[in-house]
Amino acid sequence: MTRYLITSALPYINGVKHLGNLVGSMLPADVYARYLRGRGRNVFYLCATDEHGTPAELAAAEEGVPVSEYCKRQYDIQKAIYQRFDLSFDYFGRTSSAHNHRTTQYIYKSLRDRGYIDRRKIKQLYSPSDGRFLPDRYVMGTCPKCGDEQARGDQCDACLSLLEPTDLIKPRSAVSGSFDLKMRETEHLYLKLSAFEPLLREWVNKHSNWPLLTRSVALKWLNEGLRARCITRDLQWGVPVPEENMANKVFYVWFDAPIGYISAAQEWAESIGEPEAWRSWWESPTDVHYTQFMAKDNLPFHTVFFPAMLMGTGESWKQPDMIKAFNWLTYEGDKFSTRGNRGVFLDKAIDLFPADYWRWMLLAAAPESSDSSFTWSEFQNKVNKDLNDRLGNQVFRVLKLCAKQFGTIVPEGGVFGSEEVELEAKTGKLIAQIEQHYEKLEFRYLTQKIAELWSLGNNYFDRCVPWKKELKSERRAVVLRTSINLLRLCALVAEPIIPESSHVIQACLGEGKDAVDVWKEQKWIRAISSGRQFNVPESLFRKVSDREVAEFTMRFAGLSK
Ligand code: B3M
Ligand code: ZN
Repeated sequence: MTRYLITSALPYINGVKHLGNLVGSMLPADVYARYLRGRGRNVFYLCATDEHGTPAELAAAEEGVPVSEYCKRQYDIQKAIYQRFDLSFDYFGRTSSAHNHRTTQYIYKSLRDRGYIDRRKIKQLYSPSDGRFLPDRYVMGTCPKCGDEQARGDQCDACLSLLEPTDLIKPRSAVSGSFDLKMRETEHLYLKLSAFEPLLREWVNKHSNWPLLTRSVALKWLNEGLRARCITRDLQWGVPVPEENMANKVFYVWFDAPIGYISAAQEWAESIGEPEAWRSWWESPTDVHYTQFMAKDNLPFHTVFFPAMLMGTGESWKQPDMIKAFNWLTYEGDKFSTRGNRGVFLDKAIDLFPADYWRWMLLAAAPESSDSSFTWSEFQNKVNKDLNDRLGNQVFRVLKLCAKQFGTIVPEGGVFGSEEVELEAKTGKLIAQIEQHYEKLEFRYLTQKIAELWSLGNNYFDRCVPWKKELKSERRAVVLRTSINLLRLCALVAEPIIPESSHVIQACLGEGKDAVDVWKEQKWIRAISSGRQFNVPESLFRKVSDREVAEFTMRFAGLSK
């Protein structure tokens, strides 16, 4: 049976992430992992903090603490937040781990020994006022491709081009802001990417099932022609370069970060006392299906750079079968900004509302086919209309009416009429569509179809008016029993997205703790038979008020407004 390896892009260590980061990688990966587990598949879902590189050094310097201390603290903070969002990682590692150091150096050495590494003397930007060489993000300037003035030395966020610091027009130091930059000679290591072009092209072409966004970024990169990429940096914090005369250099963060996927598995293996257990997932497995989740700016590294690194070792490391990428989620139509204090960051978000509210709303607004925007009014809309009206209220009114008429027990008597036959057909169809959207990782459609299923229950109930005294008791029993079954289905298919609420509903309905594969089971609206005990829950969700929308819109607008 196929095993499923899932990774979400590793969040940078520097600071608490925002809603866009969550919906762009970790949340959809978690939903997919939960969906597969629910169907009894063997899933291994990994993530880690991406701890090296200039952002961490810059942030630690700003706080005036050693980088290692800064990273440890931020790791603990991030890990705790992800737990509160119910992200079900099988392991959440760190790229600063000893495993990642070892594996990074191992992969580097095999690339070197196989002739894929160049040692080059280059002129690099040196800042006399900072007293140091300025690697990638330490330099900012104007993008030579699109003219954006906030381009960084490694990448332009506006047009997604990968850059070298010397490509920038009017470069300045990100530390001091100084424009007084000199060119000085130093030695660096380069990965000869062009050697892999034919293999990469073949690999990308083979994956015609990849989403358009993934394929187009991969092909854009390949078609522009691959040039050798510098894989070392003049930094202290990172994986040391195992070469003579390179004591002051570490590997480029994008060299060791993706290896973090592998080393997270190694850390996990050690944590369970089976240090070799990671190998069956990563070393030439034939039964593993590997899916990666990320934001679109990470695509070049996952469709070209990292696959090339693994190909270059000559060993058969597991490569992704599916790469799911997301566009940008903006905040009320504009960028999230840590410095501008604009947008909702995860620590604040989870203090305000339970995880399920965010999980549902964010997936419903996921930036899948284009950029999308988080707005408080849409948050209110999704929470009030979908979670409260369509789901929570339905659970409450069905169970309460049943309790009143028959006691807290699923009533017996009666048989399916035309309403139920029709309902069952519609349910089966919707469930099949929901399954397809899970399988194809189409998260917006997924939430739409689930919400439709919730409405189906409401409409059926309203049409059949089981509260009417004139109805025969047997008829009322059929409608209530069927409605209760539909509640179960509504909760089960939404479990990957709103796990906590789903579990509360399932517990009220007296469902067991074991995962249920509703698709295989095919019992649709007949799974719960008469005689089962249930509880009527306290309200499941609360509404978001207009006052809150107004207040939060103000509170999170940032400095610019
Ligand atoms: N640390 C996340 C980002 O670009 C970056 C991903 C690394 S995945 C190996 O936001
Ligand atoms: Zn640009």
